[in-house]
Amino acid sequence: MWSRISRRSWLRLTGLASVAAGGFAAATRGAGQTPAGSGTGMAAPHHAHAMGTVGRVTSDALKPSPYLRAWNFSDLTPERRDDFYSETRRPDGTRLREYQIYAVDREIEIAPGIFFPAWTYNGQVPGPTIRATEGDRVKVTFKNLGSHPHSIHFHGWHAPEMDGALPGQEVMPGKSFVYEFDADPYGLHLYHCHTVPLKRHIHKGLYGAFIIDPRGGRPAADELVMVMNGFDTNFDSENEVYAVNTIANAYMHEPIRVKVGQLVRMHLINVTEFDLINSLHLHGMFFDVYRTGTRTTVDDHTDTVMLCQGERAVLETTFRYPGKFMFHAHQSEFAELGWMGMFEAVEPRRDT
Ligand SMILES: [Cu+2]
Repeated sequence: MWSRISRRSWLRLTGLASVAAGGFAAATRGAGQTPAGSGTGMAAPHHAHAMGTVGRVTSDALKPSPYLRAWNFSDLTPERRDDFYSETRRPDGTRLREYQIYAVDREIEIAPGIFFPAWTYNGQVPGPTIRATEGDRVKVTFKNLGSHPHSIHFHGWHAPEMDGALPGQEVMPGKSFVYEFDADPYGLHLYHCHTVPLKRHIHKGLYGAFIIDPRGGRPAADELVMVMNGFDTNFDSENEVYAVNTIANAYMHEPIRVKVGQLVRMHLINVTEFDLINSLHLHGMFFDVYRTGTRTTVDDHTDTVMLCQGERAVLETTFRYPGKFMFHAHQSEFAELGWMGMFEAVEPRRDT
C-alpha cells in the first residue's frame, strides 16, 4: 500500500497526474449521473478528469511514429542504412541479412520532462526491429559501447554458443561478438540482453522486435510494431510510466493513421518488467489473434489480448469506420500511467 501512495505522490510531482476538465472524459459523463448526496451538502462538487500526460516530450531522439513501420533500418537514408544493414541473395533464394547492433548508455525522455537513464541498442528503445524470412541467415555483429556487460539473446532456434545467456557469454564493455543463426521458426519473436541481474538489464531498455516472416509471406497489410514496456524511474522495482513503444501517451498526441477497409497487422510484444501481465484492448472492433505468430490459423477473435512478459501475438483487423479508436492496456492503472493511444482511421480517398 505504501508503494501505491508513493507512486501516486510521485505522479502529482511529475505532471503525469490527471488533469482537470475538458476532453473526452468530460463528454462521457451521462445525464442524470448526479453524485449521491448532492444537494444535501454532503458531497463536494466533483469535476470530470481527463487522463494523460500534460504537454509533449521535447526530445526528438525517439520517434514513436516512424518506429511503428520501420524494420531492418528502413527509417534511415540509404547511405546511413548501409552502415547498419545489408542483405545478400543466396543461390537457394534465401538471404543473408547482416546487422550492426551496438549497446550504448543514453538518457531518453519517456514522458514530458521525465528523463530515464536507459541502456539502449543503437540509441533507441525499443531497439531496431530485425526482420527476416524463414530460412534466411541472420548475422548480427554486436559491439558493447555501454558501461556494463551486455549481450543479445534472440528467441528462436539457435545453437547454445549463440544464446547470449549462458555463463561467460556476456560481452564486456569495449568488446564485440557475432551472433549467427538461421531464421526459424517464422513468427513474432524478440531479442533482449540476457546479462544478470536480468530484470535490470531488460528494464533499462535492451530489447527489440525480431520478426520472421513465413516463406511466401503473409497477406498484404499495413504493419505495425508495438512493444508494451514500462519504466521504473525511482528504482523501487515498480513501474511509474507505462507505454507502447516507450513514450507515454505518444499515440494520443500523434494517432496511428490507418485506412478504412485495409488489413492492419499489429506485431504486439510484451517486455514489461515487474508486472506479471500486460494487455491490449482496442475500442470499437474485434481482431484475430495469432499467438506468437507461428501458425497461420487464428487462435482467438477478441477485443482484448493478455500477454505475460516475453509473450507476443500477431493481431489482425480491418477498420470498418472512419474516426478515432482508442487502444490501451485493460489494466486501468497502466492506461492511466501512459499506456494509452489512438488509431485514426481515414477513408482511403482522403488519405493523400
Ligand atoms: Cu545488459
